[in-house]
Amino acid sequence: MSKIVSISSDKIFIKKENIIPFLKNKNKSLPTKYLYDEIGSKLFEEICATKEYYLTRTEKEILDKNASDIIKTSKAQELFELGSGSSKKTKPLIFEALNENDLLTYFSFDISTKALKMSYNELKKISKKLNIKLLKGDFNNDLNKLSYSKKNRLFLFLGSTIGNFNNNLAEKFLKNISSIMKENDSFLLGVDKIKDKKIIHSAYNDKEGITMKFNKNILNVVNKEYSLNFNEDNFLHNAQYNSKKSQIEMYLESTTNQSITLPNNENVKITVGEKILTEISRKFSDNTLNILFNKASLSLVKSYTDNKKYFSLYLLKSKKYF
Ligand code: SAH
Ligand code: AVI
Repeated sequence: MSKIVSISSDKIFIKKENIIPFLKNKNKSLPTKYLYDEIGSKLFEEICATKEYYLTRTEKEILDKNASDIIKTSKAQELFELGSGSSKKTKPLIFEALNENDLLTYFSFDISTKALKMSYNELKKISKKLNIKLLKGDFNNDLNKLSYSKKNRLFLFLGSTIGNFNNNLAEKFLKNISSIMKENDSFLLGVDKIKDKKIIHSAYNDKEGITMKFNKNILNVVNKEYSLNFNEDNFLHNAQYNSKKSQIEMYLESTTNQSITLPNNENVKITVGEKILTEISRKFSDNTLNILFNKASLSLVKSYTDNKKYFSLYLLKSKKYF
């Protein structure tokens, strides 16, 4: 097993008080990153395989078809994937980059140890020419700590994980990426597009109930991290598409009047029907993306999509070199 290097100086995980404002706020929420522990990362993989979750298979189809063009256009000598998960979909890019380079380093960067392990297991047998580096960190806090490389890096942010950021956070993230990119680096961004809301809704409400398990698991994670007393049986999975905001809002809805004890021993009441936001998943138009790219000084080199235009990949460069 390749060593996992933690680049995070993030003490957020152990500062028990940090959870308090999320649960004392009038609109309660939990930080989305807590969806991904050992169990959550596995459940996410299962979601990707459901027939309702079109995102993964559509993005895979685009990657399979265009990997060679992406690697040739970007002249990538090194791949750096943020929020890599299992890295399964990334394989065609790795194969193409191995064709173009004598040696290749692939960085898998994720907050979840389980995801990094899955990534390693997925890639370890590919080639002796492939050097796999596993980095544990938070892509919203730790990007400034990444090591410098002389090679042309292709940064990857796939799966529409950008959709899990509100507009301010998305802008900040893209600005960070743009600022760490060198002249010959590129950035490939995978984005879920606006489409029929029934299709979107069912992707987050699969019949087997895997997304429900994934959503509820966040309670076990925060219980462990912050010594809380959530009981998942007292909540329902609620994922609705907000057409005005073009986003899925994933909540845990309380089925009873209950009370949660915070780390400072204060009790917070949760009333029947009250909802705790666990994730937003934004769906984008080209217009919204163009505004974001401009604000972040990113310029579009090429975009790739599927026949139904459900999902798009954007190949970008940092504008500071133009
Ligand atoms: N890119 C993969 C996985 C997407 S799931 C795919 O397209 O299938 C989102 C991934 O981001 C998970 O592996 C999760 O562990 C990781 N993640 C979530 N929040 C993170 C954060 N704040 N910092 C780093 N990784 C994070
Ligand atoms: C990782 N992320 C882009 C997924 C999404 O679609 O927002 C996470 C997910 N949530 C529910 N199902 C999948």
